[in-house]
Amino acid sequence: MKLCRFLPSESASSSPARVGLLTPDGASVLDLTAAGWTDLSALLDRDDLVALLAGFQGTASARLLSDVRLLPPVDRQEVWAAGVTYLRSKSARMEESDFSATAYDRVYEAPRPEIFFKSLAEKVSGPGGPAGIRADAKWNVPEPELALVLNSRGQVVGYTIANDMSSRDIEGENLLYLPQAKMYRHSCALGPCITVGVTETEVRTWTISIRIERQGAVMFQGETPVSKIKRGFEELAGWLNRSQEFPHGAVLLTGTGVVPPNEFTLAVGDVVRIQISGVGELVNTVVEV
Ligand code: DO4
Ligand code: MG
Repeated sequence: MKLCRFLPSESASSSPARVGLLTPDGASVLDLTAAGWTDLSALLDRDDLVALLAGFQGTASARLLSDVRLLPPVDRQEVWAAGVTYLRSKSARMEESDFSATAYDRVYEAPRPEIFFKSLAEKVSGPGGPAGIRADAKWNVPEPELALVLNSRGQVVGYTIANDMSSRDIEGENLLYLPQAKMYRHSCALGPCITVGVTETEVRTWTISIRIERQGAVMFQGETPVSKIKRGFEELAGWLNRSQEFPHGAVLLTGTGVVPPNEFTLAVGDVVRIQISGVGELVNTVVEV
């Protein structure tokens, strides 16, 4: 089952977002806000979420997907990110780094994972939205990632697609610049929906793939099975929740396992397509910020 946030196409952008449930054929959205659900966090907190959502099929009012604009699938959740959870991410980062290479090696092996703050919900870019590259960076890449959706009790209740946009030259120059390499305008995209009611075992059979297009030509494509991730989802969520609280829930990006070759950098106008089987496709266009 797939939850989303949306606006009817005819609504002004300033209109309040609506919570939706995709129909099983993916062609329509059931309007859960018309049925009284105004935010995602209250829904995600329900122990009977799957049964509750099943009850809307055939009863809630529906709109064709082509008649709505999908919004980022977060309303008040903080967005955090784990890193160096795939061997590919560790080796790429050790190559880009001048003097902090061993930090990546050590965190890959350590019990405590790397976790950093990524975005406030209101700053997240949604389906079809912009993916930012910094004007003061020279080496920019998307990071296609599976994102865990946590409820206010820290339980993993859903999954979405993330693009953890990153400036490799800034991160590589000095690890203390990581927040600048990772957190800037339009550096986080999520969407198009949140898949709920699936187990970690099932999600580990999924594949994450990315295609970067420039004026219609494919500049890079790659993929990784989710199963190549080094850590468990509960393990990552457990570390995020330590000495923390998320009254509205949280989203946790789980790290990238696909890194373009070192000579590749994004350009303005590039189209980044990230697909995760079981969720869908997140498409964003690169802008300079
Ligand atoms: O250590 C820097 C960030 C790692 C990251 O974002 C990733 O592995 O996906
Ligand atoms: Mg990342």
